[in-house]
Amino acid sequence: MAAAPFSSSAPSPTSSSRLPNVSSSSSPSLLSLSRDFHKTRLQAQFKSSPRRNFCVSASSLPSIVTLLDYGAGNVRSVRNAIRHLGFQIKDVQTPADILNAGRLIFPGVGAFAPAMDVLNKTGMAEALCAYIEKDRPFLGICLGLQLLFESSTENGPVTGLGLIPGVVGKFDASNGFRVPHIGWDALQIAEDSEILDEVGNRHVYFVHSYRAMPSEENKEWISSTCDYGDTFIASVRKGNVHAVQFHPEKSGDVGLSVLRRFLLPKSIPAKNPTEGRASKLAKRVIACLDVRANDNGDLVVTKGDQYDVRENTEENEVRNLGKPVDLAGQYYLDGADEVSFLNITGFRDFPLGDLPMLQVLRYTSENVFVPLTVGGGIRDFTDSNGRYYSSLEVASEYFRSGADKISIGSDAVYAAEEYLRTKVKTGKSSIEQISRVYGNQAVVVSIDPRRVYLSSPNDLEFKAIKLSNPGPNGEEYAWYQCTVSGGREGRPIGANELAKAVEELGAGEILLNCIDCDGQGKGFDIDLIKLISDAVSIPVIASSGAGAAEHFSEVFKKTSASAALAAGIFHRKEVPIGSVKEHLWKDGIEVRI
Ligand code: 1PR
Repeated sequence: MAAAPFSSSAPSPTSSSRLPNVSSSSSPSLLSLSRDFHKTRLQAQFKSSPRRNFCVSASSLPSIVTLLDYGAGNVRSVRNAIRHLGFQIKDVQTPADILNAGRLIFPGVGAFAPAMDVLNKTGMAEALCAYIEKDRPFLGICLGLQLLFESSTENGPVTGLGLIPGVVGKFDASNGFRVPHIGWDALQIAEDSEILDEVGNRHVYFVHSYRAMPSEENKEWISSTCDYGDTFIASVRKGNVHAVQFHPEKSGDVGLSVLRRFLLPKSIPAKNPTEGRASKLAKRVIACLDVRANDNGDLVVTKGDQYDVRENTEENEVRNLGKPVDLAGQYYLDGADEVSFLNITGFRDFPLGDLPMLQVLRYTSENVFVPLTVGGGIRDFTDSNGRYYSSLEVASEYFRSGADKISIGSDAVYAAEEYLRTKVKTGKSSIEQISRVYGNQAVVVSIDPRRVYLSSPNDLEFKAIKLSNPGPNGEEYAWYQCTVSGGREGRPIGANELAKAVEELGAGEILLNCIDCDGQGKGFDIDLIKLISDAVSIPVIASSGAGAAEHFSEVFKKTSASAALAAGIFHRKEVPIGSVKEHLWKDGIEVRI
């Protein structure tokens, strides 16, 4: 599940109100004044591109869909998907709005307990039950499915709406399956579910740690299941009431077809798709955009060689490989399973002062319906006026702007060092703060390690490994030293120690870079990726060094990485994403095609 800043400490667009968030996606924030100031320039920078015209043309449908958004995480994506399909949105402001809805979407986000708390306190729970019991058109998404059940063990037991028999429980990580369940998985469609007519054997995007299980008592509700360690309920349907555990708004064209069939049930003929070959969780191929302002102050996609992003020319300018929104849109069309933005100078700038980055997210999320991750500068910060911003506030602004996950680099290193030194979880680190409110599946830790070669592994407090290929002076061993500030400073902590510590602190995924391999095109650092993916039970994204489709096969065959990320080969158009996936598929590796 994602996102829930409706707990007391979290900033919310509706923090002045006890009612659920009924504001539009352009919620007012601390930054609205300066946003106006930048608007004209930003529009010129982002809106001019002809490549952004890749959305489905909105029909002239006058239809309105009612959205229940109680002020949490990335509901912007659901809004964008609904609008993309040509519908207008009416936000629920009172329980009566639920009862009067013609068609209601409930994208539940965040944790079970605080969501139920809001629904109960505002009278929405009662209205939802009445609406669903009358068989009115309803679509619950993710937590919006789980809340229909009797209870959840998430920070509980916590009582749910009780419309479907069953208890929502946590995935069991002990059987070797990584938790959270993040990625594109296959469904077993149990019966004609109407809205899943175009899904068939295609992958859809899941991100959650809790799930409902099929039973005798709830079998009449089940419209599809998914296998991940055990068989869990992927969707339910009874009459006009639907709910899905996966995220249609993040599942590309297939997900949009699910939403379209819910919104226009009668107008689309039933279809039994024969295409698609999904059978299990796919290995993800991620396109990464390292973003920073160039010397003219424009935000550009850049790419380094071992983290040096400046051209080897007299001018020494920042390498410019394109516009972030355009490239992200292109990679979505090319089949990227996820797009990551790393604001690579975020460690020295204040990201909430970096309005273009927020604007990049907003524009990208209008047309890109796969998960978006953003990193760079997520930490507590006090500005020059003495105003303190918690890392949670920084992350919240990113989530509100369209991010599904945030990625923490330098600050995660400091937090892990502190945790390993004191053995105490203070609850105050950025990882802990953000995962507590948004769930650990929304928190990625980006590790930037550099090899330190050794001739012998003895007497070292950090985990060293025997290398497959010896170092420059024949060294047979290395440890991987973590760095901060974009690789500028080495820290006294190894990648292995960091990965385990951040998992304990609440990270849900690791983005594993390697400074030695970055931009070299010689393949991923298999030794490093094996070391880390064996050390943790959360998903690991292999990064740095991809130069050919074969490198992706190699990393998936030799390690248990869940995803592989590349930048340079995609930006320079050397190997298209489609070719990478085709190659993986031919090599017997499950991918979303
Ligand atoms: O420390 O929380 O502010 O986060 C900063 C973020 O910016 C970190 O995630 C860090 O990895 C990233 N970063 C900082 N400086 C650089 C740089 O390049 N000078 N980029 C940088 C890191 C690494 C990859 C890259 C892969 C694939 N980029 O993500 O995209 O290595 O490249 P390739 O396929 O071309 O080999 P904070």
